[in-house]
Amino acid sequence: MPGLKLYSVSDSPPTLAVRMLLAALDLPHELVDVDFAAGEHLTESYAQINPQKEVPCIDDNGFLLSESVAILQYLADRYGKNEDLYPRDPQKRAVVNHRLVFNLSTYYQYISEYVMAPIFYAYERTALGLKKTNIGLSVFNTILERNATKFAAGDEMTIADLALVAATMCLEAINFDVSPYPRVARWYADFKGDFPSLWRVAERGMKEIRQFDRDPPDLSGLNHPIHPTSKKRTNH
Ligand SMILES: N[C@@H](CCC(=O)N[C@@H](CS)C(=O)NCC(=O)O)C(=O)O
Repeated sequence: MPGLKLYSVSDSPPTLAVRMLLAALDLPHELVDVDFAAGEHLTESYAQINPQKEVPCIDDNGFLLSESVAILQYLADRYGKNEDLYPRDPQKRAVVNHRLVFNLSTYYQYISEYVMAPIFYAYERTALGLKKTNIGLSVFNTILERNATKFAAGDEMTIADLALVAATMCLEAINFDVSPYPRVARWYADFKGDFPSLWRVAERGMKEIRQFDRDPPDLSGLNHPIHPTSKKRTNH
């Protein structure tokens, strides 16, 4: 079917960042649910779509693109009605890119390891993971404080906020207290208050993650190429 497709898992934070952008752009698209529990993303047929065997991935009339940052940048460039969400000015754009890469390499990376991996795979939440999560929060808090901006890359919301909100909602899902990071707490509350319809997209995923944290899915049948799945967690 022609048009824009998004290969998606409903509680995937990077996918939810893309879904918030699709909502912000009011862009018609088809959501293609990838059945993680059945290992659909690990199949050779899905690898034809995304060799990384991950979501999100888009198919824009035959143009395949994975990696949420690349997708956010592409969709904002291609379909943005103006440049607010992804400015064209080189320095403003560089700041947005910085926040996106900070999220990908550090902030969400740490949150993903600490919050998400132990829900779905046979990992424990460790003191080191907690330390790294706090370091990510502390750096983000400092960035917001030093620049004294309402949003992550300035006073306007950009695609960087979508990625960072999708990461932060994982912390909310496990009732992680972000109040020691007041700028982060305020930024997160501001996003929810200013963009309630976008927040609703992320909130559904947050609630699913919260439910899975209480009752983790059993993925032991997956035979995952990277992650251990054999041990069903009992400590949450
Ligand atoms: N760097 C990628 C990360 C995507 C990612 O981590 N996707 C997860 C779902 S949230 C996934 O597909 N994992 C595959 C797996 O666990 O087997 C991006 O930002 O798009």
